[in-house]
Amino acid sequence: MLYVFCRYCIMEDLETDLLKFKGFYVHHKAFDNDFLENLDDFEIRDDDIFVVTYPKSGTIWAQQILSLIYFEEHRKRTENLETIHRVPFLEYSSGHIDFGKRPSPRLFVTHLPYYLVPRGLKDKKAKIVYIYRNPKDVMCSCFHYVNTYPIFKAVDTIEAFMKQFLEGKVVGGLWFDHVRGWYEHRNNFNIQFMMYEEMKKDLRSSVLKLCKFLGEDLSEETLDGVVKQASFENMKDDPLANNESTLYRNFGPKLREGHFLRKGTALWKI
Ligand code: PPS
Repeated sequence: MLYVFCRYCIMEDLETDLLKFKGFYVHHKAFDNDFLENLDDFEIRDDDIFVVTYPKSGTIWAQQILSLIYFEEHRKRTENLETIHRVPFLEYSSGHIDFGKRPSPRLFVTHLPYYLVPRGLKDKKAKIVYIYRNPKDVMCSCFHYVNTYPIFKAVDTIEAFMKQFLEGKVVGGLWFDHVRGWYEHRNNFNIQFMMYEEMKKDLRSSVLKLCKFLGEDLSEETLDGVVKQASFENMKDDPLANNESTLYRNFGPKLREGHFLRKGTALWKI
């Protein structure tokens, strides 16, 4: 059964609590209709930096790396501010953050597909870092996530979740559409693709590649610090980087034991 919910979106699947906005699935509780409907006109600055990911592809990892590159106080831990506040979500932060008042360079993260991001990004000045990860690991990560946090409808088996994932009936929609959409439209944006598996294999080289794209020249010592503090082990134990308190604040207690930084492994060895 379909329910008309607003001008652009439909509540399509009551079982999973998903909402389809202009063809893209979002979680209805995290959805701000007015913000998304006006997002096309969102003013983009030339020095804005966006991390774009399909969910579970290394978003928090990229948020941590950018925070470490751009904020000395994050690297030196002299300021008690979570990564998520340094690199906030574009589509989930409205109402809490006045983006217009943020100093440059503004750092953002988003799961949106290429056709929903502000059109100012197509002027090719602002930078986009697109992180992608092999879909099997994405699916496994997502399966554990939805079964750990109470905002989601739990799914009993990985087989049942795989069916949903392959039909694209998950937050983020179909993985293939997201990755292909951004890749096929890459020439419209100033975009650098980064692969989770490559970051896993050689984080130092990946950070250097990212810095080259961003035009940031880090000293060897700073680079070493970034790589160290962005390791899975360090992030997992770091309350500013592991997302645990943000999730607790937003979603309440977990349904079962488990961590947002769960395994951090790559099925594909490259
Ligand atoms: S979300 O909900 O979309 O923001 O999730 P996202 O941050 O994209 O993805 C979470 C997965 O990324 C893993 N992760 C890391 N892997 C390796 N190294 C580091 N430093 C790192 N930080 C986060 C995290 O563990 C989740 O993957 P799984 O497979 O569940 O462990």
